[in-house]
Amino acid sequence: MPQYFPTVKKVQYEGPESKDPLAFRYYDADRVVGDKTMAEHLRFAVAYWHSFGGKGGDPFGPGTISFPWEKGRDAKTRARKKLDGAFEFMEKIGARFYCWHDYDLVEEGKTLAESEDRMQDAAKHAKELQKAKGIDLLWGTSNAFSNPRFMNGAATNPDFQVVAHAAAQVKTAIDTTVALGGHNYVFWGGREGYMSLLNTDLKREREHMAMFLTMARDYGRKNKFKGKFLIEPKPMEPTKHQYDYDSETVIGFLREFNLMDDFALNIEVNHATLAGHTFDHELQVAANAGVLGSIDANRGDYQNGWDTDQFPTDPTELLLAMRVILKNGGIGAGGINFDAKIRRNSTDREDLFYAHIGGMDAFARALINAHAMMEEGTLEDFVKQRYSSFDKGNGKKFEEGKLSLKQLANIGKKQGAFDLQSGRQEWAENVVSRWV
Ligand code: XLS
Ligand code: NI
Ligand code: NI
Repeated sequence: MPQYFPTVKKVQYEGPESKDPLAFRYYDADRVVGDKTMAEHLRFAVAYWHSFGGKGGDPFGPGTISFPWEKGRDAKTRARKKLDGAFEFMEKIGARFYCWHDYDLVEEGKTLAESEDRMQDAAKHAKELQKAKGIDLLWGTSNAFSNPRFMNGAATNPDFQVVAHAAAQVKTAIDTTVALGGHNYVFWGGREGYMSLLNTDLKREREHMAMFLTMARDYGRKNKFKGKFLIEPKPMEPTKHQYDYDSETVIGFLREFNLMDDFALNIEVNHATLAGHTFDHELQVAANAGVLGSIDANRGDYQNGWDTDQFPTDPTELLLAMRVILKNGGIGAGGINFDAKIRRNSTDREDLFYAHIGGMDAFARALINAHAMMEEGTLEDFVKQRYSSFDKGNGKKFEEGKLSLKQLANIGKKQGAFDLQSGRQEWAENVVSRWV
């Protein structure tokens, strides 16, 4: 079999002192942190679309990156070669999971039947490669947003024909996910949203989305899909008003339409910041509701307002995120999917390795430090103490719902003057600084 990345050998852990750009300095798969190995904590996944499909095009010019498997003689051969390249990369980087959209795995055919046939063929090859290399499918999803037919949405399209077309696509994507033993199935509502209320029945569109997701859930459950369905919130881009704005919005939607048991959230760093939140906020909101499903790891650019999908490198952002994840007891059957792309001018074959090494090391370091920070427990103790007036006496009664507003008001009147309690934010930030 030809090598697609011949200049790179399997990336090894060499430790923090290493200056080798093709070695890990923090990610040491079998190192135990707390109760699990790094590989078990972090469950890194490679995003098929960016890593093996993203060619660096932008609104001002075409792609700058080409892939050797594009030269295959027909669509099925090209898809199989692309899989060979992808699995060579994943084995060399040491990622144990990957994620795809249907039309990253194969080129979309002229008809739904042709696309489905290609998917089945690619899945056969993917299954062999997964087994041979010990790599699992973290999640599959359907690209129901790129093709012009989805310009007004997929499940929320005002035209029923488009909704039915999307259903055929999603059904095949679920079938393929099941065939490959996928751990989760994702819905990112690419164009599920709207641009103007002047031409939109917002109420009906949301109801259609719920109906569609309910049907997908029922189909998956009938067809042996045991994993979670994940919704990936994003506030804007491509539509002005996305229905899955942020964690709170999606949780409200899942509760409204009775989908909390089968669905969880896939939280992306850059989507959190576009929504005006921090990444750790979005994670914590999902964790509180018991629906922290998985992560799309990247970072945005602080100087602009769109999804730049850069590889994650910010130590503070990741430390705070790992703190929430550890408090949650991990990410279960989810993982850390690098939904990130190398820059348009990163045109060497090695650049994809540098990018993943950087992201994996940044998460590994954040894991080590978040674990140590929580073992020390300074922040957790402070937070506990800050709320301790609710652990006893009337505070406790309040939490338990044993006080009326009248009783609470009487307590307020009787207690007289009291001291202010500092929130000590700067002190807390200094604690964090010790672990960055
Ligand atoms: C786009 C999304 C997308 C999803 C999968 O912003 O992040 O890549 O993760 O459809
Ligand atoms: Ni994403
Ligand atoms: Ni994104």
